[in-house]
Amino acid sequence: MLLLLLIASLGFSAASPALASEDYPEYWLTHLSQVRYKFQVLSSSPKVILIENFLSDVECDYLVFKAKPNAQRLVIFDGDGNQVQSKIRSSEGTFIETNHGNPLILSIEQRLKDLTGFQKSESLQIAHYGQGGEYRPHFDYFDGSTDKGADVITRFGQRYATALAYLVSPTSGGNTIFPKLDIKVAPTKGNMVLFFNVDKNGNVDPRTLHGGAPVEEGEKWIMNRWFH
Ligand SMILES: O=C(O)CCC(=O)C(=O)O
Repeated sequence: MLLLLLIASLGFSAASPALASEDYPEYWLTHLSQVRYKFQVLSSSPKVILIENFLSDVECDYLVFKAKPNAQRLVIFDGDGNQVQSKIRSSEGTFIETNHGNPLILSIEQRLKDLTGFQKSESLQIAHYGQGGEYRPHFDYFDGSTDKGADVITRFGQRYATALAYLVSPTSGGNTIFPKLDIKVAPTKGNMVLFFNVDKNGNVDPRTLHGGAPVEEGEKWIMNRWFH
């Protein structure tokens, strides 16, 4: 029962706002300490958590194998909520459909749900950066205090939290950086970084500004999951 209430609070659908403010996002830490993953809290406010070996080598390799044939230049949301190509993001990738029945991917999706409590999300996005590829610092959330941001949230939904896992590590470069928190995460195959873009009161948190530093040598593949 308690678990159900906690899950509801994470999805901002709890009947009691008090529950949401008391438990969000502490649930992750409580839950993480009960599961088998080793984790490090890189920032406690906003929560930025590194989970070691969330994905096995086989899972990483399979996701890349599935995504590679369909990878295309990735787009970003512009200020009007349109998806456009931009020089701030030089990577290719694709989405992997939810519920396509592949047991390996279903297992990853189930673990993401179990870990975070979020039941609603976008399809998994797989992205590739070649040498020099980068994603300059940006926010994953939409700013509901502007008319355009509020419109995108109504049409598309808010990205409350992000999970970003590394599938192929570059030889050098390609850290995930959080400039306002002075955090650099090494893109180690199988590891995953989780962060909350929106605080417990529903306010977007600009300290979650983050990006992918340029790949200096080799290539980098990642998996993104945005929770709504
Ligand atoms: O590549 C990275 O390390 C960051 C990627 C990212 O921020 C994104 O895809 O939204």
